[in-house]
Amino acid sequence: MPRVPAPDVAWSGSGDLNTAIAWVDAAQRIVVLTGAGVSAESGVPTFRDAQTGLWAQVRPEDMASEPGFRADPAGVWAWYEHRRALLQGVQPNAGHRALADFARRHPGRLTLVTQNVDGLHQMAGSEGVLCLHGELRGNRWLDDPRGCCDMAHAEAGAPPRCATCGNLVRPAVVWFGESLPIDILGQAEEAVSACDLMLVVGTAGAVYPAAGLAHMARRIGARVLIVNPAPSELDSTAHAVLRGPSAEVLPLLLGRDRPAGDTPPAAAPR
Ligand code: BV8
Repeated sequence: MPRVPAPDVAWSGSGDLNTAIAWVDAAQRIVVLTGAGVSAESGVPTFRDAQTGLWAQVRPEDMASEPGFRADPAGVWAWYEHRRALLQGVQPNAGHRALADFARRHPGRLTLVTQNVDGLHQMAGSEGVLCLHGELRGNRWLDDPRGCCDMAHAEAGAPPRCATCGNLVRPAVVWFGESLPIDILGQAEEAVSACDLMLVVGTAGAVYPAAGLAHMARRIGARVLIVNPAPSELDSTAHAVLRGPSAEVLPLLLGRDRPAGDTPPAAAPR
């Protein structure tokens, strides 16, 4: 007797949506890794989807790297200001809310790790989000700030700079070729090493070391379940894939609690 109306999501791997729900019920510790796709239904463009992908318009090396910024500070700054403007008025979707609600109902059972810099998980109420790639709305100095770097003025369309030494302000995101925040990455790896289920939601799985967390989960014996309407580079690492949009699938996957008194099935094999 299906517990939830199975949406028209294709299931590749053993079982079906109800099997995935049983995996969630059985998991004691869940790590969720999200990418740009989880924000797609909020209207935030993804990076690699051909039609709307941000990278379709620019080369990552040019726009999301320190050399690219040093070569064209105004051009890169304008691209980030454009992305910040796109976030005005954007709200979390049902997928973001399902993750936040589940964590609230099951304290300590779910660790949320995101590649996203849009802040929508936090806006949906998720706490302790491990932001691997920083936050789009934040800024920091390009070079280590000196005593003079306490004020910045900007010409229109250009990044603010220190009026004394010319140090530039840059977005507080992790660019290609830059190391991820070691403490955040360490917390994510620690959570993965102890999890028995990893949900990989809305990511092409092309960017490392973030994508490596899914391989790590598989290696340590956790179940790996992908939620994505299209194939990703991590599909071969997954035990199963739910082919569907996360704003539809996550509420079904996470929105229900075990009926009262229902003893959870045995934890996932490690
Ligand atoms: C580093 C912040 C050490 C900036 C970003 C190992 C192997 C190969 C390469 C490397 C490696 N280790 C390091 C590298 C190099 C590089 C890398 O990974 N290159 C790749 C491209 C080959 N990595 C790095 O440089 C990292 N640093 O490792 O430091 C070091 C130091 C020096 C030299 C070398 C190494 C830093 C990477 C961080 C880069 N910063 N973002 C900004 O945002 O402007 S990455 C950027 O891509 C975003 O954070 C984004 O989240 C991320 C990943 O993309 P996705 O989230 O997957 O988004 P995408 O559009 O690609 O896919 C969307 C998916 O959603 C699709 O699958 C689609 O089907 C799906 N979808 C669509 N709609 C929905 C949906 N899913 C669900 N529901 C829907 N409705």
